[in-house]
Formats: sequence, C-alpha cells, structure tokens
Amino acid sequence: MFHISNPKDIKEGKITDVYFNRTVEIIRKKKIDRLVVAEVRAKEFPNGYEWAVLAGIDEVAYLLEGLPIKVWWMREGTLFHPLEPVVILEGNYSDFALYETALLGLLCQASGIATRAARCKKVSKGKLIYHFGARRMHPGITLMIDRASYIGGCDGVAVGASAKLLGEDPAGTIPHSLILLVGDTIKATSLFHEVIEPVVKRVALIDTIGDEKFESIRVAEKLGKNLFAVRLDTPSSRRGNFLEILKEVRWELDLRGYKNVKLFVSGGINEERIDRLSSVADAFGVGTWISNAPVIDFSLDIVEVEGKPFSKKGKRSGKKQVWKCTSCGSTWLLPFSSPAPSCRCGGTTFPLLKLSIDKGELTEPLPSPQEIRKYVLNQLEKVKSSTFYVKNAWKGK
Ligand code: PCP
Repeated sequence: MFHISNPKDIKEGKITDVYFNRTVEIIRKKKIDRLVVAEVRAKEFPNGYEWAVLAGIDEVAYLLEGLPIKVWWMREGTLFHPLEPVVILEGNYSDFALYETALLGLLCQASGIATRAARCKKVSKGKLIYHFGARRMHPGITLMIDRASYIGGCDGVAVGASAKLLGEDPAGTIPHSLILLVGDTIKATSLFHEVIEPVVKRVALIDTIGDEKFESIRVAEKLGKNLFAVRLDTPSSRRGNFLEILKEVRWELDLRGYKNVKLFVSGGINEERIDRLSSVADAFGVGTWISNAPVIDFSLDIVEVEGKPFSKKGKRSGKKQVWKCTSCGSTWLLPFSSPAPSCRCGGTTFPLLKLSIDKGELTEPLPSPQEIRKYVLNQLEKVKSSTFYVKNAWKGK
C-alpha cells in the first residue's frame, strides 16, 4: 500500500496530533469549551524571503466547509509578509481543534512551493518556467505540488494528471531513455516527430550522447521548422561554463537560420541559475528547487477568548486585519475593528482578510488556478527583484 492519508480521514479531522484529541476530550468532559478567535501566521520566512505566496486555500476550504465556525482568509495567491495573519478562525475551540494539524500542513507546504515558483518566475524576466519536480516527492501529493507550482507562476507542469486538474496541457520534452533505446539523438527525435500528435511542441534533448553544439545543428537540419526547441540537461560533470555553451549553441543555430529554435535548460536549476542563464535561455525545467521548497512555517494560535484579547507570550493578542494599498502595495497590520488606514501615496486601502466561510458555507466561489496565477503574476510585477538573493553566492559555472 502507499503510505498516504485517506482524504476521508483528513476531512474528518483524524489526521491530527494526539494532544488535540486529548484536549477535546478534556474540554468535553469538563465543559470548558470557549468561543475563541485563532489566527494562522508565519513569524519569519525561509532564507530571509521578504514576501511569500499564500497557497493551499482551496484545500483548506474543503477541509473546513461544514464546520460551525466563521473563517476569514486572504485570497489564494496573495503575497503576504511575516506576522500577517492569512487565516482567522472564530468559533468554539473544540469545533476546529482537531483540524489544526491538517490545516497547517495544507498551507505550509503549498505556500512554500508557490513562493519558490513565484521567485523563479520573477527572476526569469518573463522566460518560461516549467515544473519538472514531481519525481522528487511522494506521488501521493503530486497534484498539490504541481497545482502550487502553477498558481505560483510556473507556465506548465509535466505530470498529465496534474495538468488535467489544472485544465492545462502537460509540458514535456524527450527523456534520455528514448535516445539511449534508439542509440541516436536524431533518430529518436525523428521517431518522436513521427509518432506524437503534431500539437505537441518538438523539444529535442541534445546532451545524451554527442556535443550539444553539433547535436543541435543536426536536429535542426533534420526537423527544420518543426523543431520548437532544444533541451540541454547537460550533466554537471560536463557543464563547464554553461552560459558559454548556451551562447555557442545560440550562435551556431542563428548562423544557420534557426533563430526560431528556442533553448530549454533543465537539471539542477535554481533562482541563481535562472538569473544567470535567462539572458540566453528561453525556458527552464525546474525540479527539486520547487518541489522540495522549504515550507512556510505557519502556526495557528488563539488570540481572543470569549471576546477578550488573550494570546501566549510572543504573540500579539486580539483579532487583526491586514490592509493593502491598491496603488503602492504597502500593507498595514491593525486591530480588526480599526478603520481603513489612509496611504501616503493617496491610493485606496482594502482589507486582505475576507469572511470566506460562514455557518459552515463558503461565502463566494473559489477562484480558478488560472485566475490565481494571474493574480500572482500581477503582484510580482510590483515586487522589487533586488530583494532576491546575495549575488555571486553561487560559484558554480
Ligand atoms: C531530469 C528531468 C527533470 C529535471 C532533470 C529536474 O533530468 O528531466 O525534469 O531536475 P532537477 O530536480 O535537478 O531540477 P534526468 O532525470 O536526467 O532526465 P530525463 O529527462 O531523461 O528523465
């Protein structure tokens, strides 16, 4: 059997830390249940990120729907900051206590992946980013990982079942295995061109046997205008100065009239390599860097009991709202009952946390993955890329 949780058990609050079961038992036996407000927020982000992308809300909606509580959340895809609550729960504590473990798990991992995808897309300066990292993670969560990478900004995912969930076509090229079976890059690519339906872009993998420069020329001369791109997944032992290899392939293809053939890069790709190679590469296949993204370390904490601000040491008490300026993007963290702040830039401010579940029902339909992705890309336009990473920290070629 596969060691994955049964969705029914998750929905029934059975995937929970045992101390929540015992707490609910005590509450019920000693009749000490209380009306509380609890908030989900992250104290800090991995690697000093200044912002993160909220993801996993659609699964949280499914998890909490039907519970006799009120839930406010930021729209999925919202760029948020440390200390800003992204979800608020209000109700009798015992009605949602058993869901904390699953709720946090849904948000922590998906938001980590969506944030890495968004950072890759931001640093790519508009180049294509495809998520190729399903093979690095347990297949039980492939759909979640691919969805988070797509709404975070990736242009496509490789797994067919995930693409189906997203209502998109899967993005794929040719594996080394096909070339090794056939024994030659050109013969293998020709078989692909012969068998696979024409709507699928012809991306030839050119690093398996011969030199990338000569293989790219051979495959371009063979497929001509049918060749969309060449993929370089050059093993690190042969990578040398990868940017120079890309420039050389670009030169040789252009010299022979194949300016339309794009350069697709994969294998060990991260933000720094995208930044360094995006002056020449047209598309990137990113695996581990996205699917194995560090989680956003959310925690859920009570901030009000029976209407009075009350929270543990280290947490600011009281129900809060996060306001954002429509024009400059500034945000404010204020007590929930505070009036809308005015922004120095003159822009109007709006509340990010919206009542989204009331009396167990969603207050409005959830946005589609495409709408969320568009929302993320719009916000990314306003994000300063200079706040990314220490340049040249990466000494690799
Ligand atoms: C890998 C595969 C994945 C890429 C690289 C992800 O290549 O193509 O898409 O890699 P990453 O986790 O380092 O970012 P291989 O497994 O070498 O090749 P193949 O395409 O033949 O499966």
